[in-house]
Amino acid sequence: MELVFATNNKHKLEEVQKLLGNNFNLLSLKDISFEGEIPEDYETLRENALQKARYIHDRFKTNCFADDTGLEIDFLKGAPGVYSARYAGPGCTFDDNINKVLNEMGYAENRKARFRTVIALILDKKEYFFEGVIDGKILKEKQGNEGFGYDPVFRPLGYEQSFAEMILEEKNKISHRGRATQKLIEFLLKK
Ligand code: ITT
Repeated sequence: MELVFATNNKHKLEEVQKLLGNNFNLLSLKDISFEGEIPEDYETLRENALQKARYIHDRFKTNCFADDTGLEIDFLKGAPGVYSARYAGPGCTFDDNINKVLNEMGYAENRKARFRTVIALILDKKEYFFEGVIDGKILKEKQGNEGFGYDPVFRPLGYEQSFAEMILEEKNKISHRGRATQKLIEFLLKK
C-alpha cells in the first residue's frame, strides 16, 4: 500500500519509516515533488494534523497521513503544547525552544511533562485518528545528542536516559510517535 507522510520534518520521517518497515510503501513530500510549507492554523493537535493531511490529499488525491505533536509541561500549564515547533518565535531553532523552556522552568520541582502525537490518516477519502502519549519529566539541563526537538531535556517515566540518549529504535518503542504509529500500523494491517 502506498502512503504519503505529509511532513517537512526529516526526523519524524526517519522515525516513522523505521516503524513501518517494508510493510508499506511510504512516500515523503520530496518523493511526490511537493515543496513548501503546509499550514497549521489551529489550536489543537487533532485539527492541525487533519489540516496537514487534507492539504496534501486535496492536491495529490493520494492516501496520506500527518502527525502533529506537542510537549505539554504541567508547570507551564500545558505549554508549549500545540505551539511546540515555534515556541521561541518564528525561525527559532530546537536549541532556542529548549532554552526558553529551561528558563521558564528554572528550578521548579514539578517537572512533569508528556509528549502527545496525533496522527490523521486519510485513506480512501475517509479520515481516521491515532494518538500516542508518553509521560516523563523535563531535565534541568540537556543530555544526549540523538533525536531532535526537545529530546535532550525529556526523560520518559521509568527510564534513566533522556530521549536524546537513546538510539532511534529504543525511542520508537516507547515514544508518543511510536505508540501512535503502532496504532496506525495495526489499523492498516486489518484493512
Ligand atoms: P511537520 O508539521 O512538517 O510534520 P513540525 O516540526 O512542524 O513538522 P509539529 O508541528 O508537530 O512538527 O511540531 C512539533 C515540534 O515539537 C517539533 O518541531 C519539535 O520541536 C517538537 N517535537 C515533535 N516531536 C518530537 C519528538 O519526538 N521529540 C522531541 N521533540 C519533538
